[in-house]
Amino acid sequence: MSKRALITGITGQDGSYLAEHLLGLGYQVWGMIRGQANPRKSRISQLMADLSFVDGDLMDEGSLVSAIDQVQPDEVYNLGAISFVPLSWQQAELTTEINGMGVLRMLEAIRLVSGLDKSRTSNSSDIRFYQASSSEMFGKVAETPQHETTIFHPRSPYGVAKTYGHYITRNYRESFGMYAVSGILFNHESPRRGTEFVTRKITLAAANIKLGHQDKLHLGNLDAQRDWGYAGDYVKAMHLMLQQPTPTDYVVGSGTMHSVRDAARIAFETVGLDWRDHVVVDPDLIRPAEVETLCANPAKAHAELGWKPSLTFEELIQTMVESDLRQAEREQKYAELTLSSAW
Ligand code: NDP
Ligand code: GDR
Repeated sequence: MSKRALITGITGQDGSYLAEHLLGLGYQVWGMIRGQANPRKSRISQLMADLSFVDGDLMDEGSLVSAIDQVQPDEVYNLGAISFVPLSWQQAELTTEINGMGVLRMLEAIRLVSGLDKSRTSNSSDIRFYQASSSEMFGKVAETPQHETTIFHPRSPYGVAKTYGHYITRNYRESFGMYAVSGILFNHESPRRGTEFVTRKITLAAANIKLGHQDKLHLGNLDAQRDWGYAGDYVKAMHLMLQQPTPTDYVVGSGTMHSVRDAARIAFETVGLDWRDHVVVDPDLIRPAEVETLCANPAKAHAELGWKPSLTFEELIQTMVESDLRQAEREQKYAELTLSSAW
């Protein structure tokens, strides 16, 4: 019998890579979809015909209970969130509800459907739970590189909400014996990354500037440093975390750090341009409280999961630029064809 997985955040970057990975392993995969006629649903169903869908929203406990009851999953991957850090200052309460309370709601849904009572007289749940924790929880870092027991000092409502999600996941593991784990994932990117995140913003701009569609790229803090990796690699770590004999949390990252400036330099070099001719520093893009540096110590994931990233930072940025170039060229051709056939 093939295993059944339920993924929240299926329409996002990680949801799509994880679904592909699990389908490739022979899983039956359900993606949870929120909202009425979510336009992003058709994009993901075009990508994967074998995917099934179930309705639900991390803001609505009843919908989560129904989703778990309907799918009867072996594994739940909770990837749904407001994931753009700057938005979390503008919508702090909503971010807290989805990224923090949403985790509790999903854990409760699993507990209720599994028949686990709070006095622990019933057996443990068979459903394994993965929580998408984040390196943003480290925030103003207490030590470098960061590992599983490094102290948290989140710097945004996003980071604070993720820290609650992290601790409540651990608490349900300790309170009810649930197989519930958090992956503390460092930044991971891909050609499917949202264009609001800095790497994709840069690679898309480099492609557009190369084709003459754009001239300048406005960025904020060029000195910020992150541990960036490829999303396709990181979803494999999520799956591995749920296959271990004992549930425990893992840091996942490359162990190397680069600046936003490095990302811009490599992206523009890939298209034969000099980033300094095009990048403009825009004070409006500086965050109220910045996370200056983040770098993972992934030793535990290496040792216990046998996980290693496949792409270097340079290869990742180059791959993203090449993908954005192809896409921009396709769009240009389409626009030319449409113009020439107009009458
Ligand atoms: P995306 O922003 O690409 O995707 C976020 C997903 O969350 C979307 O599918 C969105 O669906 C869904 N979502 C938003 N609100 C709700 C809600 N109320 N109920 C259910 N689903 C909702 O993020 P990523 O794929 O990059 O990240 C996945 C997860 O991993 C997130 O939790 C993120 O915080 C975390 N993370 C990401 C890292 C990264 O570098 N990418 C690093 C560490 C952690 P919709 O189509 O409905 O908007
Ligand atoms: P981050 O990713 O906040 O680390 O969160 P993002 O790409 O948004 O920012 C990384 C760093 O780049 C600096 N920066 C800019 N950022 C954006 N978005 N746009 C700019 O123009 C710009 N200029 C400089 C930022 O200040 C920051 O220091 C991502 C998300 O995926 C989270 O959901 C996830 O939890 C963390 O990674 C790990």
